[in-house]
Amino acid sequence: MRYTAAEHDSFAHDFNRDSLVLLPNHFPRDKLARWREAFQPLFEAQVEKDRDDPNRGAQRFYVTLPFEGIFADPGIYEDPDVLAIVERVAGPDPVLCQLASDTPLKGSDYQTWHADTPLLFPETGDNDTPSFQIAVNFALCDVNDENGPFETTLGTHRMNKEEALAGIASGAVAPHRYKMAMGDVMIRDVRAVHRGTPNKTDEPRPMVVLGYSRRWLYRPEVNIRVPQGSWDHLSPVGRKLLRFNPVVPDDQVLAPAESYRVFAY
Ligand SMILES: O=C(O)CCC(=O)C(=O)O
Repeated sequence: MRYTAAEHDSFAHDFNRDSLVLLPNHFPRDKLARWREAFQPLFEAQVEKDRDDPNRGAQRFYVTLPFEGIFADPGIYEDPDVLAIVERVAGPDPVLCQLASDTPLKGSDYQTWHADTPLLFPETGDNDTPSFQIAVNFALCDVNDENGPFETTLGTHRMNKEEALAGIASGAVAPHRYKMAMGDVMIRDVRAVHRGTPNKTDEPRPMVVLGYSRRWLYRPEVNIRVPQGSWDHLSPVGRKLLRFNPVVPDDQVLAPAESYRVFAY
């Protein structure tokens, strides 16, 4: 644990105000370089499959990472600082429901401004509740102005989306771009209105996303297929985090088909 309880409180305070916090230089770069190597063949296979119908906009690909080998790393998904902040903002006993990546390539464009979840209670039109779905993002390269920095807006996680969009259009709500070094971790409320920006370089810009839900929330559009062999060796913390996910035979860790195609709300 790198931070004290008082520092976790302070992160949680800033998160609740802004919709996100950044933990600089949090995960080891050499570990993420190894993730990058393991990611490359999976990415190439997904691009091959989705070339004519990219799943996140032009030249932008969403790849589910298998919960095995290097990607099934409790040093990442059980990180005690991340969990301490997630628990402060989304309540105790969160559920880990997503292990995936977003990668724009050259030729990608600005996405439309969006949130990653519908309203909790759509009939109210109101977003003013505490957080219930958290994304933890870290890149498998350094992210700069050229290779598709994540762009988001502060405070819009508690706003009605039309109000947020009107604010962006009028200039009352300012977009913020996040250049992230490999190793930096962003913890964000997926309700905040955000978008991907173009990657103008020849190198992919992979951004990992771990999804954590409030303890009672089930998101049917994502899951983590946990191989039985891994499940048997999970720590008590890991078992608790992964409790709503399917445990599958070891040779069926890859889902037969990707189902998370509707992503922007
Ligand atoms: O990759 C990014 O920078 C943002 C991607 C995103 O927001 C999405 O695909 O929902």
